[in-house]
Amino acid sequence: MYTVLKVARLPDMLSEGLHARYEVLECSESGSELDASKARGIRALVANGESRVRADLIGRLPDLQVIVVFGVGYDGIDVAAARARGIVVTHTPDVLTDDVADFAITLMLGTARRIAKADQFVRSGQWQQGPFGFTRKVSGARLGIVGLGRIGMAIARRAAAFDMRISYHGRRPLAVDYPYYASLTELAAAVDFLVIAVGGGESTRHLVDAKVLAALGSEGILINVGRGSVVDEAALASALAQGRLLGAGLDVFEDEPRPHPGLLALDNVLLAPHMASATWDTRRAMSDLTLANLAAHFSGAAYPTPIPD
Ligand code: NAP
Ligand code: 8YV
Repeated sequence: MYTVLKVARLPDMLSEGLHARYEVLECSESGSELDASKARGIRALVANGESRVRADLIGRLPDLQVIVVFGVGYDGIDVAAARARGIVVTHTPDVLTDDVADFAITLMLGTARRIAKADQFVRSGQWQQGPFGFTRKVSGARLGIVGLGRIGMAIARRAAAFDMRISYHGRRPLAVDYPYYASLTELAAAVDFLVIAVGGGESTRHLVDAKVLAALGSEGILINVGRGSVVDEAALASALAQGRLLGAGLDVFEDEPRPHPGLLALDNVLLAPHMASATWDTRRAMSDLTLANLAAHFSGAAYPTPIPD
């Protein structure tokens, strides 16, 4: 029986699948509790989209051949360190795209229409004192998408059904009909809603900073389903608190599971616990794909979904 190392919390359906097929060891992301004799023989490591798999941990595993990520984002994996040892990295693209795009739209509607506040308003009996205030219209509004990849495109398709006027920012223009902005600040200034659908890592760190938030402005709404690291959360909390931004809907945070404390007190931000892909159907599909990548490794077949070169 092959030995795999689990360094992340995984859904029971995946953990059970791993235990049925492999000898499963568990350790923290630092791997400090793993003694050298146990580390020997570990050929596969299973992580998730939030995992930090650093060169240190990779260095402790002399026989490691594959890192299998339960998630599409792999910004927490030291891919350079893995590749330097010829270790393959796989992930779970596509199967979660619909859910994450659905959730971006959920956050956009929920934030603009102040749905969490409205729910509280009814429950607390405030409705008996008078009607709820007006909210912001979504249909027909201008939407800027940061990262027009699989998820970004799926968000655009959904937003088109709301007659939204779509434009986007990325590293390069794509063969699509939507207007392209090479400058994120210029995109932010031109839209009502800015939706982040890029991954994390150094190239996107604090892409959305105080300047971009200022450009989005006091009528603007920021949605983030990409990675928390993309947004300067302290600058965001300050803009929201001072009314320099209308609202924000966030599924991801810089230091999960601890959102910036300034956000917690605000009622113009809708907070979600990194749950965009967390439906039964999608988590099943992600689990199956994770197991399929592992199975391919141990049988010598082609990996279904290795990360791109
Ligand atoms: P994808 O198809 O690779 O799309 C990423 C897009 O971002 C691509 O269009 C890419 O364009 C663009 N991009 C990359 N680096 C950029 C940069 N520095 N500046 C501007 N644009 C950049 O990936 P996906 O499947 O759509 O997933 C996107 C991300 O969503 C994941 O990496 C993950 O972090 C996040 N996610 C979150 C959840 C959640 O639960 N909230 C769930 C799934 C995924 P080029 O590379 O062509 O330049
Ligand atoms: C998951 C994600 O929350 O796919 C990603 O990149 O962030 C999410 O789908 C995660 O991978 C499961 O922990």
